[in-house]
Formats: sequence, C-alpha cells, structure tokens
Amino acid sequence: MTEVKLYSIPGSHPAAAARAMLDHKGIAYRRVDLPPVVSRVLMRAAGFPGNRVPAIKVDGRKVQGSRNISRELDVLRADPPLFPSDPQQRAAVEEAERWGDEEFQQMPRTISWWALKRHKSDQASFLADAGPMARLGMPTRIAVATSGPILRLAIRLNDSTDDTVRSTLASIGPALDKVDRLIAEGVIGGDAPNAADFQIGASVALLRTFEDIREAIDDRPAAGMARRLYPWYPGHVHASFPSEWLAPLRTPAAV
Ligand SMILES: N[C@@H](CCC(=O)N[C@@H](CS)C(=O)NCC(=O)O)C(=O)O
Repeated sequence: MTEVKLYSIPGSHPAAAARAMLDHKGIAYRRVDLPPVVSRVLMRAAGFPGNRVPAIKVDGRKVQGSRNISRELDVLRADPPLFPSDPQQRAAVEEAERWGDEEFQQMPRTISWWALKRHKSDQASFLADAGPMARLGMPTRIAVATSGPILRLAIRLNDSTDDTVRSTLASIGPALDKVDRLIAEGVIGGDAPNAADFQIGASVALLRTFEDIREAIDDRPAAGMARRLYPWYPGHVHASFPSEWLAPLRTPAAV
C-alpha cells in the first residue's frame, strides 16, 4: 500500500488545500505539523528542495507545492479527478488555480501575522488539532507565550507592516469579486470540487477565521464555497483591523 506523509503548518491554507484534496480522493496519509518559520529549516532537513509547506512524501518520493500536489494526486488516484478532462475547461481551472496560488494566497498570509501579533493568544485556536511538533513539543499555553520571536520573524518575512496590510485589505475586495465571478462562470463552485476550488477555497477559509473580515464577507458566494469545502478549518482571530481598512471588502461588485 502507498504511504503518504503530508508536511503542514497549523492554519496554513495551502496545506489545508493539500489535506482537503487527499481527503476528497480518500487517500490515507499521515500529517506532520511543523511550527511556522522553524519549518523552513525542518523542510530542508527532511530533504525537500524548497523550504515551504505543503509537501508530501509518496513512498519516500518528494512532491512540494500545492499545485504539484494536486497534479500528483490525480496520478496517484484518478477518481474523483481534480482537473476536468475537457481541455478548455482544464485550462480555465489551471489558470484559476495559478491565480489562487501566485496572487490570492499571499493576501491572507500577509494580514494574518499582523493580526496575530495583536491577539497573540488567538494562535492557540490554530493549534487545536495540531501535532506536538507544531508546538515545538511544548504545551500550547507555553508555545503561545514564547512565540514572540517567531511572530517577529514571520512579520518580517511577509512584510506585514501597517502600509502593506492596509493595501492588502484593499486588494482582498477585488480578489473576492474575482472569486465570485469564477463561481458565476462555473469554473469553480460546482458539485464536484476541482483543484482551483481547493486552492482558492482555502484562502477564503483562512480569511473567515478573522472575526471582522468574516463579518464583512460572509454573504458572498466565495464565503459559501469556503464554508462547504472547509467546515473543519481551524482558527479564530478576534476583530483586529481598523474599520476604515475593511471598508473596501464590504462592497462586492455585481457579478
Ligand atoms: N505557494 C506555496 C506555499 C508556500 C508557502 O509560503 N507556505 C507557507 C505556509 S502557508 C510556509 O511554508 N511558510 C513558512 C515560512 O514562511 O516560514 C504553495 O501553494 O505550495
């Protein structure tokens, strides 16, 4: 039997996408949760070419990156497929998945570290079902209390400054308009979720863990898709952002 090991970080949205795609296919796997930032060193130590999650080992063979993983899973088990067989539909799903990975995915990542710095104890909510390694072997309470250096590094690595977070929040409204449009066009949001559904849905699911963002976006079709695909998504961050920074999220474009 094929042995699959998934490398993840608690709360990581692309890792959640990999997890949801494995579950969707019914492929059994073992999940290894790593602490953020430290994960960069641990991923290299595990022999991966890059230092990010998600990554999987399939019988020891290494596949890294959510888009490589979706393709690998279709090879591993063809049904249910993550990409349509019709070439035109497949191209649309691949383009939506690319946008989800290369453009949309960084938005929730950038704002998350800014908010978690202000609500340090909310980090515990992402650790709800995490393995012991994600807390560096410490009880959750201690891991959160000593997380200052990791938070500071994550903020630096993701450029989570006031200016960037404010402009990122301003881009999230148009990005969600695009997700709503992709749903209206039938590229994503159908009965049979594809790789772009999982990729994009995971970023929306992470956005929904922010109390004030959830309140601003939950009427959108995009949020409905995330609720359907990720009912188990962990995490809850108390209201964090100045209300004028959230204004651009509140007015969905007509699709
Ligand atoms: N775009 C990549 C994700 C790469 C990525 O930035 N992953 C984050 C977790 S969401 C990570 O490994 N962070 C660790 C760090 O930055 O130290 C993919 O979809 O596979």
